[in-house]
Amino acid sequence: MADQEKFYEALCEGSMDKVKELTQKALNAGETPDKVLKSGLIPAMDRIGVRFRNNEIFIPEVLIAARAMHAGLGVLKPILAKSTTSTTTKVIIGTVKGDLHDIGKNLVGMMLEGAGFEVVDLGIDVPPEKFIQSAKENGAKIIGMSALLTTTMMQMKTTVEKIKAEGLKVKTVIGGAPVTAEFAKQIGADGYAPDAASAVSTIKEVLK
Ligand code: B12
Repeated sequence: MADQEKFYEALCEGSMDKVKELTQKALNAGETPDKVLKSGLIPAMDRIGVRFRNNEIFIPEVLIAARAMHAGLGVLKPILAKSTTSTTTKVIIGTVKGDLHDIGKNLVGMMLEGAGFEVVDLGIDVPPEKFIQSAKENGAKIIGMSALLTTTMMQMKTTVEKIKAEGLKVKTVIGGAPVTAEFAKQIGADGYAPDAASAVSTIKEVLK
């Protein structure tokens, strides 16, 4: 079991070195990258989220925790990417316009790479036109959008509408804390997944 308490302490301190060290130690002890994520890094970050929600900590603390989490993800990424059978299916991912949250989106990207997809990550604050342009340029069959704010969720709707208006043959899958399967249906997206692991199976399903 990855030591969630130690991950939590290291995230609270914002210590990139400690998070990297803990991640490497868990891997050396034989944990799978998936297990390190699910029983270490993600629940630890969730606890940071709860404290932020309760006004016990503020944005700077969350930011340094997020930066430390990224350092841990950096250790896992090459291993996740290696443990794959290769396919050439390209997936465009990005956080929608107006939204700067990228931890969840990055996790989804890593899991997809781990599953053998080629990921084109457009980053944060991505307008609909950029998703569309990138899908065309890359001949991608699928676009994954992330939103963490109730105010930016509607950008997903705008993007889906613009894709349809262009007649572009690309599927859309959405996710992020405020997003639901119901919402995905409402806006005409092709799929929804509540977490990074199910994002992979949902995308495979949608591509069938
Ligand atoms: C970290 C964080 C920040 C960091 C972001 C750093 C970064 N690099 O991402 C900073 C400090 C910058 C930040 C800023 C803000 N934040 Co903030 N933030 C959070 C926090 C604490 C954690 C989010 C997170 O990373 N979770 C961990 C990841 C792993 O989970 P996840 O993102 O949900 O992703 C998983 C799934 O959703 C899914 N998924 C995600 N994307 C996708 C995409 C696809 C295609 C699929 C299939 C699946 C999928 O898989 C992921 C992995 O399992 C949340 C609280 C929370 N617990 O959610 C608030 C939260 C999202 N933030 C919030 C707010 C209000 C803000 C600010 C407006 C604050 C302010 N007043 O300035 C700004 C907005 C900035 C902007 N324009 O985007 C609110 C949103 C409220 C709402 N309902 O809209 C929250 C919920 C906190 C709260 N309760 O008030 N934030």
